[in-house]
Amino acid sequence: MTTITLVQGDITRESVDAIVNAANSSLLGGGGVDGAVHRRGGPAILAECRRLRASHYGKGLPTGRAVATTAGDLDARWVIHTVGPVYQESGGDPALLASCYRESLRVADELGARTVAFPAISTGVYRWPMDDAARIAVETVRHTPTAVEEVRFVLFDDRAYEAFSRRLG
Ligand code: AR6
Repeated sequence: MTTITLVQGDITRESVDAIVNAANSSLLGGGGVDGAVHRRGGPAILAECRRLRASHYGKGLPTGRAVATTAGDLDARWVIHTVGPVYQESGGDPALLASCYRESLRVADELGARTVAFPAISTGVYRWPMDDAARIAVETVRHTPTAVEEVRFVLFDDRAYEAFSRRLG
């Protein structure tokens, strides 16, 4: 059984086996969670992202996929980078957003991660409506078979925290 927990705060302060990054397909960093992960995690993460690009993802990591790197200076063993869908481009189809959570858990299982922290993927720059994103996130985690023991949603502000709380019941 996977326990789902909620905390409000900065995901880069969490102590877990794996921190999920809301990346973009370039894997070269950006704002929001991505910016914070690279800032606090240090240059080792970007160096590994560059190597992954060169070896596997020359055209970018596709939306809905996930890939792991070192966590650098973060208090975690791995960062799992996933690329959320842009709301407008996806037409609100939940499939790719659900895929981010599923694929991240699959990568976590491959790594042997038992505790995984997720941000509210796609709800910032990519503008997915928070309530809908919370529904997709919670339902997908509940229905994905995994050896991960704790999925911790780390929500940045009150609005996100409340949306996920309502969904978790
Ligand atoms: N800890 C936890 N949550 C955070 C943090 C943090 N440190 N910072 C922001 N959030 P976003 P996206 C929340 O924009 O929508 C980047 O430029 C934020 O309030 O980080 O998937 C990438 O490079 C929001 O609720 O990710 C991509 O280009 C949620 O995390 C693009 O943004 C996600 O916001 C990805 O956009």
